[in-house]
Amino acid sequence: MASSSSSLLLFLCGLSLAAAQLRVFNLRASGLPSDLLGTTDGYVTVFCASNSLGKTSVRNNNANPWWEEEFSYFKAQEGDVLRLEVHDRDVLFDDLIGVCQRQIKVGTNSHDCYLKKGGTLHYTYTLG
Ligand SMILES: [Ca+2]
Repeated sequence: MASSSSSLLLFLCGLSLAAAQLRVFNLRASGLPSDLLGTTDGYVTVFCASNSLGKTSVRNNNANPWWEEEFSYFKAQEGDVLRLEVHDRDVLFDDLIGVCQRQIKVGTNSHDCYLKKGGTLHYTYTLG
C-alpha cells in the first residue's frame, strides 16, 4: 500500500512538471462591429496548442456581450499558444471578427485584445 501510493505520488509529480492546468474564463467583449443585418451575435471559440477547448454560447444582438463559460485544459505547458477567435453568428456564414493569440505564462493573467474588424475582447486565464 505504502509503495503503491509513493509511486503514484512520483507519477503525479512527473506529470505536474510536464503539464499544468489551464483555465480560461471571464470572457467579455465591447464595441463589436455590426454586420449588414445590424446585429452582432457574438461567440468565442477557444484553442490551446491547436487543441479545441470548446466554444461559448451565442449572445444575440449584443455589441458588448459577456460569457459565463469557463474552459479547462489539463495538458497545457508554459509557452503553449492560447488562441481565442471571436465570431459573429450569421444565417449563412459566420464572420470572424478577430483573433487573439498569445503564449501562456504561469499564474493568473488578464488581457485586452483588439479585434481586427473592431471591438475588444477581454479574457483571463490561469495556468498552474
Ligand atoms: Ca450576426
